[in-house]
Amino acid sequence: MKRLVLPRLYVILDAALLTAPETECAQKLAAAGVRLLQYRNKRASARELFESSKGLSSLLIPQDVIFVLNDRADVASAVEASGVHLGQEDLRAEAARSVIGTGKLLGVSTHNLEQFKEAAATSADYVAVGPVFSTSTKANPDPVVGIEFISSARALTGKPIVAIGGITLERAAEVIQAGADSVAVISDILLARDPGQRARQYIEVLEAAKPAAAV
Ligand code: TZP
Ligand code: MG
Repeated sequence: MKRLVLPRLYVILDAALLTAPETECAQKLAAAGVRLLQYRNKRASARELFESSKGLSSLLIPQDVIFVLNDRADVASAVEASGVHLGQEDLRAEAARSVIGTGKLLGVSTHNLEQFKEAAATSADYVAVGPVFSTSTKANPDPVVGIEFISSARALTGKPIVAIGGITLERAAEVIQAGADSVAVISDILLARDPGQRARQYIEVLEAAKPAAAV
């Protein structure tokens, strides 16, 4: 089976941090070269989430930007997103898979080795780990797992690993070196004076980063 290769930069458009309409911000990031975007909106009703996600999906998919919706497999499917990203309190991977279908991308967040092993054994296409560093973006975050966690997780799966939590431009390369395939970033990009420019800097740094030796 062909191994999934994720873009090294995974930007999460968190509605709580956006000051401009989400499609405007998404377009700037797509123009900057971002090829993997997630939409996260913890406060929207299902109807609002559908409307915003539909707008993002119609904007991003034709530009070949992978568009993943956080939390909701049903809404991801309804707006023809590229996939869904699940946390530990969302639908279990196989239940979400039955909603989105086999051709779609499924990601699962994990915060310890037990959860990581469990997620890696499902039909998830990638497994996220974090928070790698401390973050104030997520309400009630799990304890920081540290960069060593990425190396331990790397030895357990061939699936792509996405690292998340407190990642900054300065720390992005070491996260790839530790064994992550992709870095997920919220505040360091969305709160930058020029998010498009910041994303370009990430892409440059990440392209130059040396990955961990293959297992
Ligand atoms: N899950 C674990 S940490 C986190 C999420 C959604 C927030 C990451 O945001 P930031 O601003 O990149 O630290
Ligand atoms: Mg969730």
